Amino acid sequence: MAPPPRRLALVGRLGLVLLLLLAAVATVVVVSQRHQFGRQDAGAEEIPALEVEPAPVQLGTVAQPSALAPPALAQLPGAPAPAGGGPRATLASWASGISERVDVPARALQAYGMADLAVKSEQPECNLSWVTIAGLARIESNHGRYRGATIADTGKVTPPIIGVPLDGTGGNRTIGDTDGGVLDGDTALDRAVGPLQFIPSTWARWRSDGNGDGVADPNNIDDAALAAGRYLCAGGRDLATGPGWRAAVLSYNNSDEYGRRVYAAADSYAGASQA
Ligand SMILES: [Ca+2]
Ligand SMILES: [Ca+2]
Repeated sequence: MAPPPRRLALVGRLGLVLLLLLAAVATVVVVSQRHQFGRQDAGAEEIPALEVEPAPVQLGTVAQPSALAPPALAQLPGAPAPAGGGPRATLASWASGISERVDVPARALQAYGMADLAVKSEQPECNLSWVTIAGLARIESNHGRYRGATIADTGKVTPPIIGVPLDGTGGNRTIGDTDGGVLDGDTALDRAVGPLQFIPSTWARWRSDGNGDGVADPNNIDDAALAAGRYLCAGGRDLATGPGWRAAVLSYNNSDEYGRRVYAAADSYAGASQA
């Protein structure tokens, strides 16, 4: 996608040069380093991320995809309840209406929509959109469908999606066990867990209960989507700006190519959902 001329004008030549320099440095220094999250099984040919072509953009020079909030939800008064009642029913209708167009399970879309509403209520200045969460989830687990996994009505993804041991191979960091195997089943090392592929130590900090059942479960897509939204918005980021969006996504996984894949996926959802 070519950056809109107006935005380039706004960024200015100096800012653009700086951003390009930062992008280049980031690419050279940290490309392929899995920073916060683990990689899926490198031997599997259905690794979702490999099916998404990186977007031909320099991250940071363009803002995030401008997706519409779910239309009916924009008219809801006040903040959404975290679970049950009207908002969830409205979200279900919205999700089923666009699920086929965007090729995302309706139940996953509900989770992203609920996280969108919750984080907008908590941190309106972050300008988080559901399409960014959807872009991450596409790359991390194909929306909880990795290797035949499915999402129950409760949001629980089964069988659990557990990444490879983070043992320093395959571009991953070495991360010793922090959870006693409770989340990842591995008492020697840590592994990324769930549809948004949280490593246990990151989950320990950002654990959330998106479906309001009293349990924060990284294998539950409602919980994981809300945690991901809050994580993206950390540090007062504004995801409506190019640099803010870039910083958020690269905090998830410090790889420029990863960022461009997420952008491509998010951009496709933004376009398809408005078609
Ligand atoms: Ca572990
Ligand atoms: Ca929960």
